[in-house]
Amino acid sequence: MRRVLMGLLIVVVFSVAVSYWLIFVRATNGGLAFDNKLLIPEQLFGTVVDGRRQFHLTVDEGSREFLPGKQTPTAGVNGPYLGPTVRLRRGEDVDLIVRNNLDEMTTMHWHGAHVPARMDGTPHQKIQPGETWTVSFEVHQQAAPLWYHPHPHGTTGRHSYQGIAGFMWIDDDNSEALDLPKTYGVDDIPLVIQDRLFDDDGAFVFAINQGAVYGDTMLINGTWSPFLQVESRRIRLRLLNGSNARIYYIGFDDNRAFHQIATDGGFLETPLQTNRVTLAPGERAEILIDFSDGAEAVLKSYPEAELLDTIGSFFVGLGNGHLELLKIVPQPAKRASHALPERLNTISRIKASDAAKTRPMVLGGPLQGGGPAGPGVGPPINGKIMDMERIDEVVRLGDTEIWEVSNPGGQAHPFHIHLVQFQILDRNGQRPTGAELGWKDTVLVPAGDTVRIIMPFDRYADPEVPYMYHCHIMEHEDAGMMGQFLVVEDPQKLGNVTKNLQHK
Ligand SMILES: [Cu+2]
Repeated sequence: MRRVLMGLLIVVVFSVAVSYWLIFVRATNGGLAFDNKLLIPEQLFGTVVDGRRQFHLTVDEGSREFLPGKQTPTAGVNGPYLGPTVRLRRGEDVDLIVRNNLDEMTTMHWHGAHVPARMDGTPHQKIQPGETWTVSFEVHQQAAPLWYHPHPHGTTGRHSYQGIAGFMWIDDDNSEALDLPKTYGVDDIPLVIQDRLFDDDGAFVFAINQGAVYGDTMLINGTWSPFLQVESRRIRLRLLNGSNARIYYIGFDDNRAFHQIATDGGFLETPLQTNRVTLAPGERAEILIDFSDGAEAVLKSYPEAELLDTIGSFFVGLGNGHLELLKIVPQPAKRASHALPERLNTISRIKASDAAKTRPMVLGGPLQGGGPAGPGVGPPINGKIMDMERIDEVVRLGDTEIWEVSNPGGQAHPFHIHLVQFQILDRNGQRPTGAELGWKDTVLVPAGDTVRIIMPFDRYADPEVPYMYHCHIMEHEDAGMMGQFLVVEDPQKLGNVTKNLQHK
């Protein structure tokens, strides 16, 4: 008996030690000097050719010194790491000309963009080494902080981890009329938040741990230990969680209040006062912070994660650390501060009764047919692992649908749908509040939660080329936590759609 108790004690002590390590060592980066000036990605406005705005994006390998004295092999877009902020305007016809200079196939997906399936950059729109892929579409969605990243099936995580990603911001009449900070890099700041693991030589370590890739070193716009000088007035930060798997719970070290003004798909109706923003991989948020008091503050990620289940997140180290991201250093202001707008946008709520259909989306859980999930086989969606040759869902063009996304498993999954921006109808039966009233393309679904989302499918039928829905933990997605849907004019008329899917 005593021996058993002793054994139990050892197990308990060991578990506590491991948890301590996960939480306080692995996921904490305190003591940064913040002596590197934050890099700001170039902006790309393109050139107008025959009435179309053309952008050239070249994906290539490179190298960059992140840590002092160490060169890290990387990949990026029009540069060694990350890519330019592509600036689009609603109403314009655009061409994005993507060249792949890697020595392997990749794709480029416009995350959050409302584009035809053939232009979406999914695993089906392969760009072979040395090839160029031209994407053409009309921008007709509202102002929003979108982004782009590779989406080749099985290697999305690795390509993104190397550094291939960038912002794609849309402006419209509303965003131009609003009295908001808009001077890029001065009071309107892009922030791509990523965790990375480095080896002793400075190379990125792409190691799957707890089913995904986590790092202990934070890079902001590809800058380690960064500082940013701003004027002592109201500043706008556009946040992107560009990490493969880590969820952040973002605030300031002095707990100051700020205002969230936008979510994934556009502006909220009114500024939302808060002191935390939860950002899962793929999610974006825009916030306004008032620095008129002249006090420095460190943007950080807190251990609390109110949406995460405590036990699950405890053991995978999600959001459990105190992660310092960026020190913001106010300087004397050269102009007056922007007032806080009273109103930002109008969001008409879509009614549940408008939906033609409710589709269940079960994240995780057992595989259909009882097959074992194993190494390289990610959590399934509706019991199925991604198959490039299989269409999982067919949506009728013009329909509004409810997707009921439930997570019976043990860990949080950020669920992303291509093509659409959706509204959250309810979470565990409760009406949304705060930032969950905004337009979203990615929603965090913690273990045990059921989130009902609603969206119109009002454009871009294609009977042959599917869109994707998937978990945005990139290693889950690469291991098959993804499905394919078609949007068609008449689901009854659909023939054998799985033929030739590979080459569309
Ligand atoms: Cu997942």
